[in-house]
Amino acid sequence: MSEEWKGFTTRLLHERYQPEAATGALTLPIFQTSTFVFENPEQGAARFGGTEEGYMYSRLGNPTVDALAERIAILENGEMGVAFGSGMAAISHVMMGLVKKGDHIIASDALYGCTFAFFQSILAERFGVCVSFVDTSDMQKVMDSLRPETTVLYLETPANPTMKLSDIRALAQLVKPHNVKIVVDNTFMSPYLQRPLELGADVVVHSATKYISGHGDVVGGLAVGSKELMTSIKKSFLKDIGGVMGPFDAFLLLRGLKTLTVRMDKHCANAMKVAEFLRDHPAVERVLYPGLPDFPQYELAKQQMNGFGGTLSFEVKGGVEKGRRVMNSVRLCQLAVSLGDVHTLIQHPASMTHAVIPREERLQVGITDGLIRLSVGIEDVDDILQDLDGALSK
Ligand code: LCS
Repeated sequence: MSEEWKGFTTRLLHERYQPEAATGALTLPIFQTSTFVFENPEQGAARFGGTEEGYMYSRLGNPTVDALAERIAILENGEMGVAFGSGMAAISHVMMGLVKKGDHIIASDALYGCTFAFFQSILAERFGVCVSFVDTSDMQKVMDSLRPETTVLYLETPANPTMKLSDIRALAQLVKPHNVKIVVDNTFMSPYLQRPLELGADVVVHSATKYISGHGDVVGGLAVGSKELMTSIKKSFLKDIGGVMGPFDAFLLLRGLKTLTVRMDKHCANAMKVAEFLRDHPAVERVLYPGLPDFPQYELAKQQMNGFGGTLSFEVKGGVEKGRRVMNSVRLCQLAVSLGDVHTLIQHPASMTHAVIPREERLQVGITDGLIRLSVGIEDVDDILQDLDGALSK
């Protein structure tokens, strides 16, 4: 298919998309194989030696997995994509590809709990990389944290679960002259709503488990960046550490991706209505959603994102006890971690997704004990509102 089409959804479906050559199958088959047969020993040697293109072994590359990696690169407008067995595998392989002992990383202070734990307990405590957790919404604080040995600025925007934003374009302009690479976790937005590489980032990572899958049936990760960097991550770190994605998971993600834009539009519309409903509800203390005009970074959200996303957090009056009662009382919303599913999911960051972060540090970044996170699904919104209203009024 030619590349004349400009619309995001059309490109998502058609750009560089061909029916499968051997059979004409419209949908790419699942190449559920661990290994690939060579015609002769010379061919095997040439492939391992890098003088002939072609598959060898599915840890080194697989056609279904590569098709997904190519699609995410198209959508993020980057040179090359790589798929991993989980979002954490994407983050850890990319970071290992970018830093070495003695380097310094600046990371957003509000991060998904396991990303925080990887930086703190593995990179910093075991591998001699220094990590500063900084409020990356504050340019001055980032500037003050820069050191000669800083190699990576790692941003999660919006941050899980506080929804705090970092200004990718402004931060890129700030740190680029210092030779610092910017990695952005784009999980909450998907490439439909935010494209960090276009704003100056070097690498974008995803937990594909979330909006890219959309159906709550697969764990996976993706990363996109320059051909040089991603080739080195695929051919060295992924090859030798091995956090690969399986072909069936890639197939599920390719399938989920096809409906990304229609799902995201519904997620965003529903989340906006839920955010307004919660803001106006007498039992609710505060709502964190970038689409509300009183959200502190509302203007940045409008500039940097093409929509406000499907996830929000809120705090009920009466603290943890009342919050627990709400989570016990919902009937439509499912009490589960993860996000980006077609079903509405509700969870408690302080005791679940972010429990690994010490309480003092959690409180400092606004992950209070009473905070509840809601991943708004694509159900009929009046039913979600009715469920929340019933639970809040108990
Ligand atoms: N990045 C973000 C922003 C995430 O929210 C998650 C998982 C990951 C990376 C890791 O991805 P995974 O390895 O799970 O594919 N977030 C989760 C959450 O909020 N609830 O359960 C998992």
